[in-house]
Amino acid sequence: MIMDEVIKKINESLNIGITYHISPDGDALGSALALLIGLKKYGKNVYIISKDIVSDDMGYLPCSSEVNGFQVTPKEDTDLVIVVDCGNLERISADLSNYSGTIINIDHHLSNDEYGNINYIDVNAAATAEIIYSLLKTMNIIINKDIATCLYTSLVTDTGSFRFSNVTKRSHEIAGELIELGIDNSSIHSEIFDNKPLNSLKILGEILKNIKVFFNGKVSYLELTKDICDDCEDVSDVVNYGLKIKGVEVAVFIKEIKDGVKVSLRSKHDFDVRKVAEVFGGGGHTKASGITFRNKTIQDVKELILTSIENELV
Ligand SMILES: [Mn+2]
Repeated sequence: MIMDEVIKKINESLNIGITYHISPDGDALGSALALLIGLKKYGKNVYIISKDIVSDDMGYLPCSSEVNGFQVTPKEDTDLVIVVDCGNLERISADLSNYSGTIINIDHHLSNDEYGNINYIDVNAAATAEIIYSLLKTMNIIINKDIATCLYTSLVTDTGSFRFSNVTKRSHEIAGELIELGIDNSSIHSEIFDNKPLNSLKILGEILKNIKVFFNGKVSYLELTKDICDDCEDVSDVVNYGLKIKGVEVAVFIKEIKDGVKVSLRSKHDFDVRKVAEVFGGGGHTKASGITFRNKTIQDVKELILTSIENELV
């Protein structure tokens, strides 16, 4: 079994680096830090490799100070790099160009390139944290309150607070066990969701003011241009507002970035937004996907994406 291969490799390694996808979200950080704390307890020399720093709203995560953006390459003598929650080699928040050791890829994205020497991909896991939970359990590493806080954060963020269709009985069972360990689950929700800077709500207002719907109200469209906010980080979840409209099946959010645009797609019911994203070199999940376009304008990309969605709508 693939789990056994992962554990065997961890057992054989002493110095282990852990990393995740660029702009790490709650699942990437929660999974990585849970694994970090667990493997430390297990007696390994383990550290985080990250080009990113922790966003303010994730600062409560235990060991979050170890994500400082200084260690961007594997340290010398690293035996193993474990990448969590990242579907593609290009999206890893680490420079692995001079690293020739083993890579373990632990993920739950449908569009995973299997770039690791060992690939543990479980697309039925609502969050990568569900896989990390099983891994720690199988290794007999006791899940303490700190690990539980990390894992719970991953579950909450990747399931939209347990409301997305990826949620299973198992997601709730794991969450239940984590709560039993004494985590402050209500505070974790507040830390994640009730912690926005005033300005990000004002920007949200600006974006929502111009929301549009297309194709008989089945597709909602939101955009953020640089003149409204240059270098806004805290707005990616705005796309979810597009789904709140009655009758909307697909929500599109396009954000202007330095050298192009970033597209976020979300869907209700059966529409597969990953398919749309993959046409343009993006990826993700059936109901949540994303694409980055270099050297293209919002107008061009809007046209491309809406046409592509229109063709998939039945
Ligand atoms: Mn994830």
